Amino acid sequence: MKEKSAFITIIGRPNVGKSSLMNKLLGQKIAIVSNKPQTTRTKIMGILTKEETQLVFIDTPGFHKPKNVLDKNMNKAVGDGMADVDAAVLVVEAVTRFKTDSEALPAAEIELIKELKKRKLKAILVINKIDLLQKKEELFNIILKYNKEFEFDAVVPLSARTGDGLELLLSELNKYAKPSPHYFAEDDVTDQPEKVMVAEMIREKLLRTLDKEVPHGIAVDLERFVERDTVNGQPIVEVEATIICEKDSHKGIIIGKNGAVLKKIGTMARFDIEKFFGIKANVKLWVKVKEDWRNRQGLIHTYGLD
Ligand SMILES: Nc1nc2c(ncn2[C@@H]2O[C@H](COP(=O)(O)OP(=O)(O)OP(=O)(O)O)[C@@H](O)[C@H]2O)c(=O)[nH]1
Ligand SMILES: [Mg+2]
Repeated sequence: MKEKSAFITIIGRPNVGKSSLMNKLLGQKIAIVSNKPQTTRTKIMGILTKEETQLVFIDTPGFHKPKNVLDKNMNKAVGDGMADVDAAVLVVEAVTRFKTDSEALPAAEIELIKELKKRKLKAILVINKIDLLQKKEELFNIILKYNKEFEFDAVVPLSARTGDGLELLLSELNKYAKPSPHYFAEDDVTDQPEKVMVAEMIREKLLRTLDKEVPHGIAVDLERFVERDTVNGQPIVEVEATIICEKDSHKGIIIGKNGAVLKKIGTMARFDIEKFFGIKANVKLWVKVKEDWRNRQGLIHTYGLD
């Protein structure tokens, strides 16, 4: 069997559904997803091996205007994710409305298209969230708009939620696979260590539970992650993590009245962790304030975000 492979980066504005798309392509949840922008903070690799073809996806943080050092690192991760790949998938939303034909694309997308040109990268345009489109004709205008800016190899309208259009995207992506040995074992699905995935599962619950600026200023520092046998001989995974936030007032919100919010987050995270490892889990959470940590490179490094 002649092996083939391709590296494909997934880029786009925050919240357009890049991580949802990668998870759907893999058929497994690798990257966390939330309805808040800037959910993904680092590059995340997802590996799909089907017979002779291995597609290696790189999910990247949403490209946006930086407000702090962490944001700058996140944008840098997008650039890094575009290096040494065979092609890019630019994800945009079907719900983006253009009032006039001459209205420009969102600034972040213009920047990303510039980068594609500079790097002479081949790219597919994915128009995601078509399940939200009321009139399919609206797609036509969106396609025209993007085609004016870049010569995409293909344009694929799809829904990462329903999976509609996914097969078409896969057949387009397969065209990028060139004869080469596989870089990863057949059953590898990600480069993320289990420890990172557990910390991310906890952060996802925080993103989904909290509002406004609170979830954006959070990092999860996993302090203990061990598997042991209980007295009954049942395996259990012990997780202890500190939730880092930026202000005392945020700490109060995260803990909630009588600890109710923190408890809810712990329960939701435990459920995911148990599902992921297939054994019981114990989750203990603490909350600590580290003022302005998103501008402190040392702390950003400690939390694995550079
Ligand atoms: N209706 C609908 N919602 C979707 C679809 N794909 C993703 N979403 C939702 O869009 C939101 C953002 O999804 P993510 O996958 O986290 O988006 P992202 O582009 O990775 O976001 P960042 O990591 O912040 O850049 C979530 O609430 C998803 O459930 C889709 O096809 N249809
Ligand atoms: Mg994401």
